[in-house]
Amino acid sequence: MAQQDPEERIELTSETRRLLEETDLRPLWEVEDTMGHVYDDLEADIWKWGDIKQAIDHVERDMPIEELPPGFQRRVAVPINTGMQNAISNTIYVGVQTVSPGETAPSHRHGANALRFTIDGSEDMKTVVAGEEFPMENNDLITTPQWEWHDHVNDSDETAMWLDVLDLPLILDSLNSTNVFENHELERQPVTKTQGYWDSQYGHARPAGESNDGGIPGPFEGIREPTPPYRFGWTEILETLRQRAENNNPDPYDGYSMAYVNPTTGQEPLFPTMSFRAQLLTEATEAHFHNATEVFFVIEGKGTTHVDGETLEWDQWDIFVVPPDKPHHHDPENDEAILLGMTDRPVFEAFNFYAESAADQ
Ligand code: 1HN
Repeated sequence: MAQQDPEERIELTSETRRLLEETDLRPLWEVEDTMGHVYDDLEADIWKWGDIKQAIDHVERDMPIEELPPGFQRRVAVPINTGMQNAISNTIYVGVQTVSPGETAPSHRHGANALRFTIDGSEDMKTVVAGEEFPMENNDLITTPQWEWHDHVNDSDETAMWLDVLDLPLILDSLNSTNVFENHELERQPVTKTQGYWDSQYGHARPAGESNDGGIPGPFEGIREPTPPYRFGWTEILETLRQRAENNNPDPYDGYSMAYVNPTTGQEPLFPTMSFRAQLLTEATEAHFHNATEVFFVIEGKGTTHVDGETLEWDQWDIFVVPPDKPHHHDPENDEAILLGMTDRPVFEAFNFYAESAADQ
């Protein structure tokens, strides 16, 4: 995104500023110009939904999307880890975005991979990706692969909110590269595909004689098959978790853990840089550690995660981070909890650097 002149810094009320500071949150439009640093000694930390919600409500009240500068037109509160200036980790970025009724977050595209996990949505809240409108219903996960146009259109009468996840710090900080970025000439990109198009092309029947990538355009080339724009509906994911739990033993470290696969290959990782799992926890897991970073979002339930002597107590919609090499295990409070687990493990695996080991509790 473009550099922002600090002289033209956008004013929030002092109460909103205080709330953001007290809760270790920053608005996205002030975050990006401080990227470019890698931090060691990352700490385990948690952001409670009550604090996030209060802060994003204030930011929503103060700041219509249309008043944000071009290139920063996303209203997002970004969890900032202690010692860092711009993200929760050195590789994975998360933020909570809101779009008010009638608002549009205008169309743009960039080099970073992104996805949305819907916290409060509806069928009239749409993220438009690569020409198709994807309804954002609660707990749906929708990909925005790199270099695809995307805008978010709220045609419902309630504020919509969701978790954004991007590999931005990996690109900007760890690789010290740039998030190649372009605004669309229109606020809303033309809808050129029928609803369900992208989903329909990656099932058990596929376009005959075409390459596997569905003709996804873009200037980026790599060794991995790109993931298409895709919506993973929650009903289906939940059913796979339930069936898994009915018929199998849990993984000792991750509980009943289902990966969101790249629909092109049917395998992890979803993105070359990040992998995602829905994890159903029905009992305490065993402790382990690994060199990958993990970020968690609590889909349902409550519990604790113990990280190297620290106790993180979580409830629905809290966000927490487990830094590299810290022994950790989860302990759901009641019969079950469901976490969205996010990891940069594919980056390590691409270079044969991934390592993990069991740990003492
Ligand atoms: C972005 O494009 C979105 O499209 C959200 O909703 C958050 C954070 C950094 C850079 C680009 C979006 C982002 C972002």
